[in-house]
Amino acid sequence: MSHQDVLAKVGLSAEELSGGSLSVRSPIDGAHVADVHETDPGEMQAVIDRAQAAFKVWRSVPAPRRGELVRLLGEELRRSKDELGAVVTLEAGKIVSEGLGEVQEMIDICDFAVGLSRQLYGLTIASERPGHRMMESWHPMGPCGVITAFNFPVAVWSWNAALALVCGNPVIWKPSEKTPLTALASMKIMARALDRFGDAPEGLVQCVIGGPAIGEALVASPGVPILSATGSTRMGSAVGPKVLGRWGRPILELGGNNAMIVAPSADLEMTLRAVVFSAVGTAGQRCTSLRRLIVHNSIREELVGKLVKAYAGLPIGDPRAEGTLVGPLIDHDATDRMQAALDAARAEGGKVHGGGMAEGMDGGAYVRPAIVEMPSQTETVRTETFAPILYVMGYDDFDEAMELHNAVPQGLSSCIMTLNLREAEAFVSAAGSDCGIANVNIGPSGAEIGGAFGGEKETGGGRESGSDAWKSYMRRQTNTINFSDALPLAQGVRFDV
Ligand code: UN1
Repeated sequence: MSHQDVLAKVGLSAEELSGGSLSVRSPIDGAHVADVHETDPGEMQAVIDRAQAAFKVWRSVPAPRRGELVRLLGEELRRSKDELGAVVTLEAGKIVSEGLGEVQEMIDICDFAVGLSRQLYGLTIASERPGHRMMESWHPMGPCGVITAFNFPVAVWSWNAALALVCGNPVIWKPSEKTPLTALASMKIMARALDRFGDAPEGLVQCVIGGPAIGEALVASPGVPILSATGSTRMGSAVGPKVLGRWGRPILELGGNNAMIVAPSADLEMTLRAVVFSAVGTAGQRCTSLRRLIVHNSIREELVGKLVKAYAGLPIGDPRAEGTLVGPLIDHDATDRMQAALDAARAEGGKVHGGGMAEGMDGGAYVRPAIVEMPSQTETVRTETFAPILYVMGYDDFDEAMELHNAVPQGLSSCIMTLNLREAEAFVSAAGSDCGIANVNIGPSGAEIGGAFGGEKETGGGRESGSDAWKSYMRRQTNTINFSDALPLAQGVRFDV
């Protein structure tokens, strides 16, 4: 199917795909596929005003009814799964199965959020005063800005949007400039859900297209009390303080430098599969991609040997083709950054296996994933490069592995491969992994939506998706209700008037 056919299938019209100032290329073959219309930064105040007006209506719609909109979104996504997955493949370069997986992740969070719409529970709290009752209420916050990255161009929006909507908040989405088409396609699907829903306020879900000036308007406006941003640590360190500076609430999901400790008892065949999926899946362009392998010296040579062999046989190429496991990087700048990191690692004493350009479609940035044996955890290893590079380091005792593991600035995801119960428990204990996600006997990537997603340190501290991440999208109110005929004061204070 041609690129244009893929776009037509999700209902994007020739008008929407041409005449704009944002040129979109497919990483598959570098082909120019659209010129998308950008939002004028001067229009941003009107966008935010519309969201604020929608908020005044939506916050009073009962949460289970708000859940109905998200249920319909899930239903429409199910219907359009193949078509939207194909646009993810077209625009982000993901292999077909991962494009579909991304849409499935959207469906899953919709299901989760529908249930949640009847479970926005607060506590009741014992009051120290007679005839008093205390409780917590969770209330909508207001418009939620969502800035997303190219690598999960639609799933990350849906984690935020599904929760924000059931929590009573309008959504303003600014997708990556590299992936506006998946966003426009998702908005078509959203529009169908809104149509079926019937009486949602205008401006409840908006999408703005463009560069930094658009994002900046969301970041700066007190009319956007929640700002969820996914991307680089550099971006987050600009966005976070600005949102906090106007007393807004940032939800940040930034860089990761995810490691796997491979203990002597590890099931090596399972380890091999876990490493390959998490290090080269999505061409190493997940926040959760495996970047550091900390392997016990007694099995290091054997594991590296197996990995080098597995890497040599990886099917790299057209992500649409059956059997391909490694598609292209997003663009040629990404290839340059990968090359620069490999050069730096070499200069630091690294031994590089693989790397370099691969055969693929003309015009695409196809690379061979690299394994780099490092003498120590150098500056290059401590830096996140968004490409399929796996740095390998050895260790002799568990404490040393744990130290190495935590000695990076990022704290998103992590894992240990071990059959030793003590090591497994130590890894997930208070003194173990310092990451937001810590797994045993699976890789660091491919998290399910049911858990809270996010991480510590330079990863930004935000939590999205499952568990009680919804609380970040609501304001907590403590209520004390006096049903007595007296007015006793707390802490036994006497104030007789
Ligand atoms: C991201 O890379 O920003 O856990 C999100 C995973 C996916 C989400 C990744 N479920 O790898």
